[in-house]
Amino acid sequence: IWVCRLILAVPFPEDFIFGVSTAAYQNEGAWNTSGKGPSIWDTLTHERPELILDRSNGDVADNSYNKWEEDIELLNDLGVQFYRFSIAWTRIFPDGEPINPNQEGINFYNNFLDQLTSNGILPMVTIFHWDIPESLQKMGGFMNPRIIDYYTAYAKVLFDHFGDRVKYWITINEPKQYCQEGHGEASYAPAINISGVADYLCGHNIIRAHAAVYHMYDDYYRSLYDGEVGISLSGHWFEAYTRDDEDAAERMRQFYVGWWANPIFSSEGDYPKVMKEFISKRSSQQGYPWSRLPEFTEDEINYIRGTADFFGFNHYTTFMAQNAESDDLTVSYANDHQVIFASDPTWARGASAWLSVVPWGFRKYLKWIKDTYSSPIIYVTENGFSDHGGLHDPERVQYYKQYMEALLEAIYIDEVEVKGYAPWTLMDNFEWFDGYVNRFGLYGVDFSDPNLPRKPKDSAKYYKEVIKSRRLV
Ligand code: PNW
Repeated sequence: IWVCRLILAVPFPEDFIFGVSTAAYQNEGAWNTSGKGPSIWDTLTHERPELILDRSNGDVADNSYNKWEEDIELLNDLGVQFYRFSIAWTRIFPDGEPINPNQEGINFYNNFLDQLTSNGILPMVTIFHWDIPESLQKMGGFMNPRIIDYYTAYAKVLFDHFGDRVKYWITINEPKQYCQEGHGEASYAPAINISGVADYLCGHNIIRAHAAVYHMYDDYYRSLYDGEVGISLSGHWFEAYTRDDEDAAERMRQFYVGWWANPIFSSEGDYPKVMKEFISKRSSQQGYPWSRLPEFTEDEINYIRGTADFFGFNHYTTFMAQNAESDDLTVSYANDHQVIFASDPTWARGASAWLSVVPWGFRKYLKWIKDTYSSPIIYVTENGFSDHGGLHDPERVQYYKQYMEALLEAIYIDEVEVKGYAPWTLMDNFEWFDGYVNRFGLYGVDFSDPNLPRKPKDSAKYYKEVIKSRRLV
């Protein structure tokens, strides 16, 4: 109790920065104007609307492509020091082919960055937030190793045109969701649904693509612009259900975050040992002549290790994890990790099926990252709570208050190097398969009004006070 009291009175460290997050497909709209080509999200929402809870799409979304000046006003109103947003690949290379970048797309982001920086807001740019050009997907997308060249060519255009103003780059948002849930399962585009195979192929190339872009920045752009390059990894905290489940909970953390973090942030590099062991054992029992988890060469391990200036961490929730080792030989990611997990029924819940409110899991996760990866610099690049909308959102205020309290404990008591915090998300937007049903915004958007007016929720007012006083109010 004393510790809590003290934490509430302590200000955030002086060099700590507050921001807020969004992503292109979820906010921009203008899906087929100004030279933009279709991405896999345009295709999926148009061809398979039944997959989206309200059969909606991001054709218009928040229309941020046209209302961007108003959005910057919201950022000014909040008082954030940085803004995390993503660039739509298909505005730069409409069909993915790395020739003749689309000048209108470049102009759009140039104007946006000028206005942002002239308002004193630091841009944190996500290069890839899931919206790969449709035509690259037709050639296998991230399952085709040639994607590394396509992705690098795209990133080069961003560095060339925007590098002078962008201090923070995020190569990829949440490869776990994109590769495992979008390739292993069908929970996100491109909805490949080949678990235990397609997810690992996608993951292998995504990690190599990340490393290639990091090295390109390091070799050619760092000396010019002195920016930082990281990656945003999502992670639930997995808490052991009983004492006997400690190994299972740790194995699940490795299969969820370690998959990406071990190759990049650990001192030895490569996939986590437990992943390699479990997947290769299971593959051979199933009769595969190889492990379904691809192997990095020694050179690749060294090339990938250390390719991040910061650890972008997206965190929302916690699950209780239980060992589920069995002899079932079905090929799947779940059958590879052999852990089952569930929320504790006593926890408060958000509107998203997977979201419960467990602030202590956030603190434990931050400490785990510090201990497992030798104390990297961490920016929390997402954290948030979903409901069904409305400007009075006491549950979201409570969520932010409790999670930021856990964050302060991680910083001051556990001495974790967290340097910034960006809630998900600025305003209600297209929440992937949940359409516009589940809302994460600090600002509410009235989607029934064609002008899409934005209004501050109570949580926006709360966050604004926190930023202003640099204390939990
Ligand atoms: C993130 N989960 O995705 C994404 O980066 C955002 O684009 C998205 O809108 C936001 O979180 C809210 O969903 C996640 O199942 C999706 O735990 C699902 C999970 C976590 C993050």
